[in-house]
Amino acid sequence: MSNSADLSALLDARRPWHSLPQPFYNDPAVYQADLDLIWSRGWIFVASSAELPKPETLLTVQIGAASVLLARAKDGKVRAFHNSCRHRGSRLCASHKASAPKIVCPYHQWTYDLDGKLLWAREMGEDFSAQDHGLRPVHCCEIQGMIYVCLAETAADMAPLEAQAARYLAPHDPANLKVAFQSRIVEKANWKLVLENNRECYHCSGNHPALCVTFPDDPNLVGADDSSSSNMGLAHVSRCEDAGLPSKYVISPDERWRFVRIPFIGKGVSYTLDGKAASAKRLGSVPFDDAGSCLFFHYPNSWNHYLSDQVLNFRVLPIGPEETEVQTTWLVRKDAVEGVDYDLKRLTEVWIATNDEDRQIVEENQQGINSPGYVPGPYSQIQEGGVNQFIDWYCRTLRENLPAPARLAAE
Ligand code: 3BY
Ligand code: FES
Ligand code: FE
Repeated sequence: MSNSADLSALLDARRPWHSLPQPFYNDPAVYQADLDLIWSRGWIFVASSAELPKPETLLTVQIGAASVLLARAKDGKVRAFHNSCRHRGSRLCASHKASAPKIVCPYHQWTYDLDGKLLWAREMGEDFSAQDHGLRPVHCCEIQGMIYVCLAETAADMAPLEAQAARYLAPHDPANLKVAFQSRIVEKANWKLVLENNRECYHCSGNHPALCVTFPDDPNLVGADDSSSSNMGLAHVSRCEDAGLPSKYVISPDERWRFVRIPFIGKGVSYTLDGKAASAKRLGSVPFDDAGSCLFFHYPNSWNHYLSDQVLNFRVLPIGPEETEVQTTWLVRKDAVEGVDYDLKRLTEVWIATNDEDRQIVEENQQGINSPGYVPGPYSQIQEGGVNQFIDWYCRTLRENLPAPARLAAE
């Protein structure tokens, strides 16, 4: 694989409803194409708003080669910039998180305001224009407690997502959440294997004993279809909608994101080993404890669970062709007190175990795919519609973003 014509041929070689040919999972050139055509073009979920609760908080995130600096300024707005000084390019902030009223470059101390303006640069001469050397902005938006950035010159319109997020997520009152815990793990697998694994529950009964206490592994609920083939799903949706809680399956026309609210098993209300709530403070205007989980995915890098007592934001970032970071953020109501309203171990134990089980699964998946014995295998039409939907989205997006000549050659 050396150029986009090869990539186009590789896309052609993909069999429908089958896992991808091996190079998609381990070839450095395909990985680079993923970074250039997927990760540098679309909106990427980078942080929960509650990670930057106060003005003068900075956060950095690495998306491929791009280091991005997020800053919440005094006006309350979060902005994103390339984390590269306009003098000689030094990285401005090396730490994951910082608190500072200004951005001071560690090299020669050029100093920027949190809105990106260059405030001070020593001895640059009369002709120097500070105005022309502000930080380079990166598209950034904050939607219902989630911060997204887009590295492309022109970013896709987020208004449709904003409108639906306001319906499905606002009842959980994301502005009044706090981070209870955050975990970051590295999985030795291609990022697509992490996403594929998330998009099915075919593996759940065999691998997730703790999750399966309350999470239903019914493919009609968690698969690609609109969950209306499940009576349990239909009943849950209409009960929630009757109570004023938007819950019906909705997917964007480009299939980049979707929302659906699904029930837990039996009397379960949360991800706990006894099925009971993990936090005593019910979120926002959620009408009852057993509201289930509103599942929200946003490709290429996030899936989320909105419950009556907590919110889980998952962020996936590629590190290398066979290495991916998965960050999980557990959020509870701002006024919930640890040790009183929630116990941290109880709140986090199910998904800490589940994440580790998923890590093992996808690492084994990667190892098996790396073998010369690997050939793409069939997805289950019953269980793996979600995987197929993700892979369809991926192939379609990659092809759409291929440089024009290669696209022509493929037509
Ligand atoms: O976290 C999720 O959304 C998915 C749904 C199916 C498997 N996994 C638990
Ligand atoms: Fe930042 Fe010189 S590189 S001040
Ligand atoms: Fe899993």
